[in-house]
Amino acid sequence: MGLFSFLKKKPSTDVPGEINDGSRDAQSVNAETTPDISQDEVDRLDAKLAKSRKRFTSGLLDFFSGRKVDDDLLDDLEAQLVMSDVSVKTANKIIDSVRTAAKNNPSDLQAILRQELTQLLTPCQQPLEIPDNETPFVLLVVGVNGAGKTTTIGKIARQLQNGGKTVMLAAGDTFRAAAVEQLKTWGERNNVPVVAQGDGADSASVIFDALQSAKARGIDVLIADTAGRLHTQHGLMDELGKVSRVIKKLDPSAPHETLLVLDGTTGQNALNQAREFGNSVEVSGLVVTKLDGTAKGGVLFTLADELNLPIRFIGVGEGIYDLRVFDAPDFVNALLGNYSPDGSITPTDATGQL
Ligand SMILES: Nc1nc2c(ncn2[C@@H]2O[C@H](COP(=O)(O)OP(=O)(O)OP(=O)(O)O)[C@@H](O)[C@H]2O)c(=O)[nH]1
Ligand SMILES: [Mg+2]
Repeated sequence: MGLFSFLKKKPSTDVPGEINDGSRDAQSVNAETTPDISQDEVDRLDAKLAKSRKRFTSGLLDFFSGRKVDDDLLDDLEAQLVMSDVSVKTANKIIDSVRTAAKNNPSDLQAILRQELTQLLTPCQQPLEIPDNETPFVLLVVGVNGAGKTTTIGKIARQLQNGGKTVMLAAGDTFRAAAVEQLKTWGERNNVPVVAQGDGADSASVIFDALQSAKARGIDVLIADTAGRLHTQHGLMDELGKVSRVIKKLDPSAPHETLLVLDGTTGQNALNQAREFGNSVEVSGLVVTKLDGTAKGGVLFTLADELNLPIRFIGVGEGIYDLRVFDAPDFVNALLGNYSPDGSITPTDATGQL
């Protein structure tokens, strides 16, 4: 079979327990079909976060241009953070630590703010690690409707393949037929098998089947999609508990990661969603999506401050490479632009504008 023959494969129709993977061995495609992210793409983080940076820096320029650090200035700075969608409580905390640090170094507010913001995010910088001895590693992806779950699954699959892992997807969103098709499309894009069942199938049973199949085939990582749901939909929230219980019959340590996907454009609402999902499932990591389309990047500081959960990835676009492993200094630098001791701010990329 030719190298790119999987591109020609038509999605097959749903049959119970179907595996949609062409006849290629998933292990063998990794290096051939999944080029690494180029440096150019990585650098684009700055451009991707341009809206949030604009919101952050347009107001901050004034603060860094030689104004005396006093209560007035710190009040203004706090208001600026809140406008960037940092919660009042978190903004307060940031300002308190900036005030303390500024006592020792009143002239370099820019460096202090950069340091305090980074410090707040650093505990959340805990990349997803997939141990070699825990296969299949089961990653359950949950969140409200439209948060970006399925898209994030497609992007993670690509990153894992780039890291040499074999991947299988489980179409656990059995709510809509279109959801299964969407996941299959991502499966084809990555040339990874997708386990699905017919319309109206039981989500837990699809994921159970998929885990059985992943075990049989020696797959490294099984990523399970689920239907979007609100905490008020008790039946659907209970279904997530059932998924966990059922797959534990095959592997008591599964799911190894429950990733909650949050839409970054929803601002403070993301915090509420995280709390509500946390009441029903054991969320072990967060993905914050759509940070490219929003000026609300400040929400990450609130999530970090309030939730004490790892932020595994951030989504910065709809493309397959538009997912970054969360890195606190990179994020702060993308928001604040390059440091310059004279108080001016320059974007860290060639294309972003202040
Ligand atoms: N700009 C941007 N769009 C994104 C990002 N992530 C996802 N999207 C878009 O958001 C929309 C919803 O994404 P899905 O992946 O279908 O969301 P979902 O959570 O699976 O939705 P349901 O299955 O309906 O619950 C799609 O149009 C995606 O292309 C991102 O990081 N940036
Ligand atoms: Mg989906």
